[in-house]
Amino acid sequence: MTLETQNGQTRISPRVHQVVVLGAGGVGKSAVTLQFVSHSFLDYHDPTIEDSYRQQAVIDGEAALLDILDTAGQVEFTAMRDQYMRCGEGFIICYSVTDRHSFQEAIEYRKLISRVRLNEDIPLVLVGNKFDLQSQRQVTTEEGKALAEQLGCPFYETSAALRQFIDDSFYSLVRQIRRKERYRETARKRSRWRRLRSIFAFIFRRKNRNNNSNNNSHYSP
Ligand SMILES: Nc1nc2c(ncn2[C@@H]2O[C@H](COP(=O)(O)OP(=O)(O)OP(=O)(O)O)[C@@H](O)[C@H]2O)c(=O)[nH]1
Ligand SMILES: [Mg+2]
Repeated sequence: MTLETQNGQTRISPRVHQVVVLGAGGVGKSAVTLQFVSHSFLDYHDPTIEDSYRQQAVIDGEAALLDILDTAGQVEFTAMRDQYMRCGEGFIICYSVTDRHSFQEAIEYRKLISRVRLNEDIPLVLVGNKFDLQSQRQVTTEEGKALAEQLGCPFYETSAALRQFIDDSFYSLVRQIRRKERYRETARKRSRWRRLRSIFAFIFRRKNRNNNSNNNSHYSP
């Protein structure tokens, strides 16, 4: 959180989190995002080029502002891919439980992130959307769970149509981003403390050496 002053008034502005929604074409990235930001269901497929949304939320009692990038799944619109992979703080990788190919694509998206962000620990959530379409299911819940375990991230089966587990997916991502920040902050404090301690140790050693040499020098009148 940061303090902002506007017209002489001080207000607290929530921390902004850059969230990127990835996945193959037609899996429901836009529908999931729109349900999260506007509680409405998009019941037709209008291939996205790139859309962005801002949504405020109070997560675990702390305000957050999510800057969400809804990306293109269709290959012809993926020119900006590297750019947003570099800038995103956290990623939601979406597949559709009715589309096995999109499940395989999810693995490819994870690889792409790793390629761009190298060894960085990236907040990530795996989402299997369209679980309301049970009769068309091609990917089991167990397969989704196993993939999430392999990727080391939380997993949700969502339905944008029924607005189920939508908030949970975004909230879980923000929690991971916050955890990563806290970890970094602790590491920063620890290294600052270690530096300070070694400076003190150095001064102390020098002082001791000076005292010893003063004691050893004999006074001869
Ligand atoms: N039944 C059902 N349909 C869904 C769900 N989510 C999305 N859809 C439908 O699936 C189609 C594609 O959804 P979009 O949200 O446009 O998919 P997308 O991933 O954004 O697609 P691109 O922008 O082309 O990458 C639309 O017709 C949606 O209405 C869901 O949870 N359940
Ligand atoms: Mg879309």
